[in-house]
Order: sequence, then C-alpha cells, then structure tokens
Amino acid sequence: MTDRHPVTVVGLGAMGREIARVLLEAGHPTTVWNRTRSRADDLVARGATRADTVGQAVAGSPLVLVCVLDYAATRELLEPVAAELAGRTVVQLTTGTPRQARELAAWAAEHGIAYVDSGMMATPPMVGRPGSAFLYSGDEAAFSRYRETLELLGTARWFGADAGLASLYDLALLSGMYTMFAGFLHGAAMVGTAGVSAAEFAADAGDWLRAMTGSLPHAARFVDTGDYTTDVQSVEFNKSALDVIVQASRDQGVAADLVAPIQELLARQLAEGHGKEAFDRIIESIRPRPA
Ligand code: FVH
Repeated sequence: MTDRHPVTVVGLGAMGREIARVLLEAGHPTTVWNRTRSRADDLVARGATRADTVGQAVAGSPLVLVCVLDYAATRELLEPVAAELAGRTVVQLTTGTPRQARELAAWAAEHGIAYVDSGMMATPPMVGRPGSAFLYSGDEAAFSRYRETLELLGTARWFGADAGLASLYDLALLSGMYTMFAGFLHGAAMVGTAGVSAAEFAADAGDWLRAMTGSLPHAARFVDTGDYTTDVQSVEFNKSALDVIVQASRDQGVAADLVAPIQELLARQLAEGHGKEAFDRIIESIRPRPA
C-alpha cells in the first residue's frame, strides 16, 4: 500500500527505464508502456503495471512522463490519445528544440492537457542520484503539483511559463559540454602523435579545464556589460595563439576542423577593428544582432 500518486512512463529506453525504476522504488504505482514490449519486462517483474496501449497507459495516472527518441515520436504517440489526456499533466522529457516544445505546449493547451517541458541534465546511471538535474518550464501549477515527484529524478529547476525555456537552457548547456569534449579530443589527437595515450592526457586536460572554468564569471561580465575592454587576453593575442594551434595541428597531421572555427571568429573580430578587445567578443559574431 502506498499514498503516492500513480505515474505513467511512456518510453522505456535507457532513460525511461531508469526513471520508471526510481518512481517505482519510491512507492509510486507506476504504469509503463514501450513500443518494444519486452523492454518493460524487468519493471513489471519489480511491480510496475504494463499497459498494452498508449491509451491504457495514460488512463492509468494523472501524471504522464514521456521519454522517447524525439518529438515526432512523441506526437505520433500522444495525438491519437488527446481525449484521454485531457485534464492530466504531460511532462515531456524527450530532448527537442524550444520551438518543438512550444508547439507541443500549444497542442496540449488546445486539448485541455497541462504541459510541462523538460531538459534532462543526466545520463541514465545518474537518474535519481546526486548530480542529476532536470530543467522544467511550461505550466507552473502542474509543475508545482508534481514537484515532489519530479525531485525524485534529480534536482528540479524551474525556468518559467514559456515551455521552450527548459529546452533552450538544456541545449545551451549541452553546447558547452560538446565543445569541451571536442576540444579534449582535438588535444588527444595532437598528443597522440607523440605516443601519449588519451588516458594520460585526460588527467592533465581535466586539471586544466577545471582551472579554466573559474574564469567563466569573468567572461560573463564582458558579455553582459557589452564592454570588452581588456589589457590581457585580447582578440589579437588569441588570434595569434589560434594561428599557432592550427598550424601545429596540421604540422602533426591532425585536421584543424575543431579549432579552425575559433580562429575564423577571431579573424572576423580583428578585421572589424576589435583586436585590442577581449577574446569573449567572438560572441558578437554569432549571436543575433539587435534589430
Ligand atoms: N541517454 C542519454 O544519456 C541522454 C541523456 C539526456 C537526454 N537524452 C534524451 O532522452 C531521450 C530518451 O533517450 P534514451 O537514452 O532513453 O533513448 P533510447 O535508449 O534510444 O530509447 C528511445 C526510446 O524511444 C522509443 N521510440 C523511438 N521511436 C519511437 C516511435 N516512433 N514510437 C514509439 N517509441 C519510439 C524507443 O522505443 P523502442 O525502440 O524500445 O521500441 C525507446 O523506448 C532522447 O530524446 C535523448 O536525446 C538521453
């Protein structure tokens, strides 16, 4: 017996299975559905209720968590059961763009469905463990109603009523992650030409990158004030450093595809006459210009 409310999880891939497991272990009566039926077997053995159809799954709970590959799959699954979803809350955990989130939120509103969008800042083993964070935006009343449940998956962070905000923030953080890993791989390719293993390089790269993240607030100040005045780390100085990195990479037989775009952005700032200003000014070459 439990006083926890029922929850439905649609989509039992690597993430959905972990999410359902955490909810089940916390005592939520959990209904599960997955396109490939056998992926639910383990959860059913642990006490989850298997739904034979998506309609049956959503009818089982006031809170429906969707965690599938993409928004196209989500819409394919949810649109035929809009009537059953009316009056319930859908939390879309699937990764997508802010526009997709806003469009799905508009569809949900038309059908009387409370809609919360989410960005999952966690990998499957992190779900329900320290370090896991889930970002949310959309229907604030629905989020508040189920916040305690959502906190089981990871720290629940609220971003506002615009359903696209959680996704925007999620993708912004992922951009930082991808470029960091890509930078590490470029460095590993460079030292690899001298016989250094990636494992050996990882230890040094980790120390260096950790030290560098301390400078993020400093970079943010340039961006937020729009004042890039500096007497260190100028565009000119960094353009020369990137020229050396690109040349050294090519000399070692390493393609410069990952670092050359940074060199190019610096070259643009230099050409526009900003050589004495801070490196961080390259953001001006990529962000939308004021109308
Ligand atoms: N795995 C990760 O590390 C990251 C963490 C951050 C967020 N991403 C996003 O989370 C979404 C789900 O990712 P996942 O890791 O659970 O993905 P898979 O293990 O590949 O499972 C995909 C599930 O989607 C089902 N599915 C796919 N297409 C359809 C469809 N047309 N109709 C119904 N279901 C569909 C698939 O079903 P099946 O193949 O088992 O039958 C899985 O349940 C995702 O947006 C990541 O970008 C993950």
